[in-house]
Amino acid sequence: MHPSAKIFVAGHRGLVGSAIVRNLNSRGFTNIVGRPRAELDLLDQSAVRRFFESEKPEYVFLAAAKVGGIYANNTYPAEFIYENLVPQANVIHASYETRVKKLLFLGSSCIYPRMAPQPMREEFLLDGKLEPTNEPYAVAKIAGIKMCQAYNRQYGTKYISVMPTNLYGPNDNFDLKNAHVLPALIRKFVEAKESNVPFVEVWGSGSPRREFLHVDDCADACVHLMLSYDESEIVNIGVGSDVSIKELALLVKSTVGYVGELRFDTSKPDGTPRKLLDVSKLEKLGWKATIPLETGLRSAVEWYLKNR
Ligand code: GFB
Repeated sequence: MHPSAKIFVAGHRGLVGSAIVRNLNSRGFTNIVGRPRAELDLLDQSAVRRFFESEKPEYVFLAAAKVGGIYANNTYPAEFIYENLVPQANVIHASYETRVKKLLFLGSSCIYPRMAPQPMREEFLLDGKLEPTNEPYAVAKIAGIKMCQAYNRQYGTKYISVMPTNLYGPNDNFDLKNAHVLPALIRKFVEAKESNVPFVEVWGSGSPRREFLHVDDCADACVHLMLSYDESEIVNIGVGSDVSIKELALLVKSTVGYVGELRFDTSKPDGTPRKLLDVSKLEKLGWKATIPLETGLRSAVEWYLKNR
C-alpha cells in the first residue's frame, strides 16, 4: 500500500475500525476514508455501490459489524444475522465491482465449533456444531469468509479474512446488557466502588475461559496482514493464552481497587466453555501480540473513567 493509497475503513468509529484508523495514521497512511452510518447506510446496497463508484477506494478494511456480548447475541438473533450478512455482502460485492485492490474482512473466534479442540486452529472451521448463544452471528461471519474465498476463486480478487479473539480497548461498548464481559465488568466494579455496594454480580459460573486481545494489537495485526498476506485461508489473531471469567473478574476488581465480593449469577448463560486461538500461523507470518492483559486492562479502565 502506497502511503497515499485511498483506504476505506468500514466501521471507522467502532472499537476495531477506530483502532485501525489510529494504526494506519501512525504508519503514515494519509488518505483514509470513513463514513458515519448517518451518511452511508451499509444495509443499503445502492448507496454502498454509489459510494464505491464515487470514492473509488483502493483498499478496504471491513470492520463494520453488529456486535455484542452473550446477552445481546442471544436476545437479538435476527438483528445479528441480518445486520452482519447484508452490510458485508454489500461491501464485498461493491469492492469487486469497483476493482478494489485488496480487502480485509474481520471475522470472529466464534466461527469455530463450540467444542473445538483447544487452542483452535484455522482448519477447525466448519468441523462441528456452533455455540447456540451466538450462532446467527457466527453463521454471518462464516458467510463473509466464504464470500471472500469464492470471489478470490472465481474472480481472482485479493480478499483476506482474519479471526480475532475477544477484543477490548478504547471506544468499547459499556452498556451493561449489550457489552462483552470485559467492559461490562469494568463498569460494574467502578460503579460498585463509587457507591459502596458490597458485591458485584458476575454472570454465569465464572469457569468459562476466554482470551482477551487489546484492540490496538488487533489493529496492528490487521494492518500487518493487509501489507504482507495474500492467501484465501483465514488467519487467527490472538494472544495465545486465556483466563477464566473468575480470574478476569478478580483482575478487574484489583485494577479498579474494589474491596467487596463477587457473586456468580448462574441463571445467566456461560456460553462456549473455552475459546482460545492457536496463533502459530500468525506468528509464522511475523506478528505477535505485545500488550499484556494487566497493562491493557489498566488503560481500558482509565479510558472508561475519562470517557464515560
Ligand atoms: O464476552 P461475553 O458476553 O461473550 O461473555 P462470549 C463471556 C463470558 O463472560 C460468558 C461471562 O461466560 C458470560 O456469562 N460474564 C460474566 C459476562 N459477567 C458478565 C457480564 O457482566 N457481561 C457479559 N457480557 N458477560 C461473544 C459472542 O461470546 O464473544 C459474540 O456472543 C462474539 O458473538 C464475542 O463472538 C467475541 O465470549 O461468550
